[in-house]
Amino acid sequence: MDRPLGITVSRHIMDLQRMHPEATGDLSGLLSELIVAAKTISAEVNMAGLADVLGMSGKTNIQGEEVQKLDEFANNTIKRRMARCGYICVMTSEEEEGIIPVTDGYEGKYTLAFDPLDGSSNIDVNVNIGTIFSIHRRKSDHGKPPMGRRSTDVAEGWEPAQGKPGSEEDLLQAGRDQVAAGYIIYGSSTMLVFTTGEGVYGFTLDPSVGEFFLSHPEIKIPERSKYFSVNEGNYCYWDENMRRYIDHLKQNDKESGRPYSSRYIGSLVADFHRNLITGGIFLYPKDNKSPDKPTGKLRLLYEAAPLAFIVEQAGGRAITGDGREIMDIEPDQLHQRVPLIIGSRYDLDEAEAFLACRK
Ligand code: AHM
Ligand code: MG
Repeated sequence: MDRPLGITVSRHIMDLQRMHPEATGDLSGLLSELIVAAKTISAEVNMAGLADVLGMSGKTNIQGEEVQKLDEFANNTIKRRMARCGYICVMTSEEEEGIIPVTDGYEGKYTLAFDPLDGSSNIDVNVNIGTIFSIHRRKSDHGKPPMGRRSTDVAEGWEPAQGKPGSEEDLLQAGRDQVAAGYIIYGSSTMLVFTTGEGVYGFTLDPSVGEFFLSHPEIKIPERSKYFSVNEGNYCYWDENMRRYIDHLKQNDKESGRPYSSRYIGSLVADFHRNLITGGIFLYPKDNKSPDKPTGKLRLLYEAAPLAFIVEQAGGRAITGDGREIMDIEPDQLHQRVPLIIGSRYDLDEAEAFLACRK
């Protein structure tokens, strides 16, 4: 029987580009390169499930090469591919302390922040993990050349930034200024979900042809949910308001649909993805567990901000619980942590009211 003709992710990206006649194609090129990296990681993750050996680095594979840990493999795959793609000027990764420069001569106009393999505690136990990415235009991009100039000219008061190395400052930008963000979830199937600010689209990898096909067009998160996702083992470290909110969700009140069901995998991408599709609220609030993480566990640039962009595009919200929208936070450090409360709009509004309560 003939396969139904699906819309490939490349076709979708080309269609997006066509809607913007001023587009240069750089963002499309960048996304396409990232997708190749994602397919490479997906293949390796699937192998790990079968072989059950890849968690231990220091081993050698059948070719006598040293086997990398999966998170190290994912980091290197993205870093090496993107360093020579020609569309970005600098990167940051959860796996590396400092900025990651691109190869000399390949500097482009975007920046890339990524978590190569999120959900590290699940990597070795065959539970869903994912890659998260966030793309900004470089701050030092001085825009289009003035009339009559080509981008290679240097005019008075205007200098093309493309071709120059990017800096930490280029990466330290608010979520609100993202041009694209997304994640790849390595689950029962591999899915790519992303936004360029014009809705959220999901694609499922057909491994038999190695192509992502549109499976979830224009994703909208249900406005109200019946699921909450939080590590309740941290209950004793939360403040009073947070405890009251979770107690509230667990109370029996048929009219308002409580108690909510609890769903927590411990892999942000997987917990977020489920809530995006079914509706739900995910919380990793601030707690007093460890003095070095007073502001929660999750990272702003490559965990909270990209998922906030996606959830807002899908009709939901993302907040810190202390009066700030995740998208508005101006970062001052690459690996800055933030409290993250994200998901269905009604639930976010309710959580916000509980958490702001002063008594
Ligand atoms: P990681 O980046 O080291 O994988 O940590 C982030 C993960 C998230 O995927 C997940 O939401 C959270 O940490 C789980 O933390 P906990 O085990 O404290 O519940
Ligand atoms: Mg992570």
